[in-house]
Amino acid sequence: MIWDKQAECMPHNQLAQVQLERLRKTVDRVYENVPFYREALDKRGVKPQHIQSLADIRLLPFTTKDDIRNNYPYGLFSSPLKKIVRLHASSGTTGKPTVVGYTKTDLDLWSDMVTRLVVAAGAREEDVAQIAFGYGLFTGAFGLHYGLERLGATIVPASTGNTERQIMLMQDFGTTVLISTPSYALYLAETAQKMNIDTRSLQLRLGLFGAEGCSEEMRQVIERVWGISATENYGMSELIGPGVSGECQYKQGMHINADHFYPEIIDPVTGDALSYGEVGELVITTITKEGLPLLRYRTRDITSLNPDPCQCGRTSVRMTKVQGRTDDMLKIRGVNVFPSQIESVLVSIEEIGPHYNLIVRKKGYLDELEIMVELADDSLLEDFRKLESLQNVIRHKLKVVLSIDANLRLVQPKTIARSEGKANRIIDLRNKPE
Ligand code: DLL
Repeated sequence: MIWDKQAECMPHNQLAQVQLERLRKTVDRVYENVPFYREALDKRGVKPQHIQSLADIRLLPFTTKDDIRNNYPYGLFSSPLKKIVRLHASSGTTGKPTVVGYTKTDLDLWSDMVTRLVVAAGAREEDVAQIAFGYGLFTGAFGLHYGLERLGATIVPASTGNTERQIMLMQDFGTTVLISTPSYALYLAETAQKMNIDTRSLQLRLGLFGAEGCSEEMRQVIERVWGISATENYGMSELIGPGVSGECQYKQGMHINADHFYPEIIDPVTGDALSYGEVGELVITTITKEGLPLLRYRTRDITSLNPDPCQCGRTSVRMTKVQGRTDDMLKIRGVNVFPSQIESVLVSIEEIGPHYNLIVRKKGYLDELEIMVELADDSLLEDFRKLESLQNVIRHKLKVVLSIDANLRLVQPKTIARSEGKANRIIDLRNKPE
């Protein structure tokens, strides 16, 4: 089933026309309404009428999260506050959050974008969908909520926390679709097992996971423990929330709603445009939003684009899994290390669990990476030899992928903190005094 066949299966040349028209309108709109953009365009000597083709997008300035923060809270809004009917915000690691405003039309668009993705993943009107994202300023819960409601699914707005109660709801309400972060899906499974509930005997059949990365190996673990199909979707609050892209049943990349979010991939250092297939930073221009339209927004997420037609019939360009962020890429002794690479190795080894932390310290002038990972069960704890040989296997596999040495620390099961929302696996202590 395809929610909006006309839009999702549009021939590329027709889509390009739609995009150009919408891009021009957006540039007009922000030039007119947002002093920040007017100044930025004037500074470059660019007027809205200079945008004659999609390639002209390169004339436009980038927008960064700092630009949104510097104009806190409403400075970049392109609609007067009385037209804004909802606010969301994303908490940054430091300082003030970034605030996002939605007009009625934006909310309508948002629901539609999410309905597209949940339908592509396989959700149907008959489903009972349990939303285990936090309802609040975070966009995850509300976004999925309105998208699933538009489809007509039965929504269980469980929100986050109270994990045992989540399991009870899943059992009693016959939940068929789970909406959460992938790490919370794992934690839920673990809790169910502790409650002596057979996770595979529940009615759950589909997972709509997002808000953080999930390696292919991690997906397989989730699919195995729950006996479900686990799909992934992507989005960010500044752009709208969830609903930027999502996987279809073939799980070969996330289809971007490119008739509303115009994607580019750039070299994060030089800002130069990269071609299809090349890995770089995802930059998105929102081409239909009213409340907070953004020109060439630097997502900091690292991915690549694939324009090939998909078996599902959608023509929309797909983005590959996010490999990391330009800001969480760890530079360890000069080598670029992405947490996702480490996750792929760890999760592929049966004897260890999918819970891990990456700790980076300074030893003298040198960076040191410690990988702390849980054993899958207690059985190895008594067997020193086996434990040692397991350590060697993991170390070797990591070395092949990372090309640097990491200290590996195997810890007892259930000792690494679990998360109800986005997992926080990286602990960078390099700027902290010892
Ligand atoms: O996480 C929006 C969302 C909610 C998407 C629920 C999907 C489902 P923010 O809190 O603003 O918004 O965080 C955005 O999360 O730039 C990525 O780094 C990361 N992220 C989101 N989805 C994925 C994903 C929501 N599928 C930031 N894979 C983004 C990897 C993801 N990272």
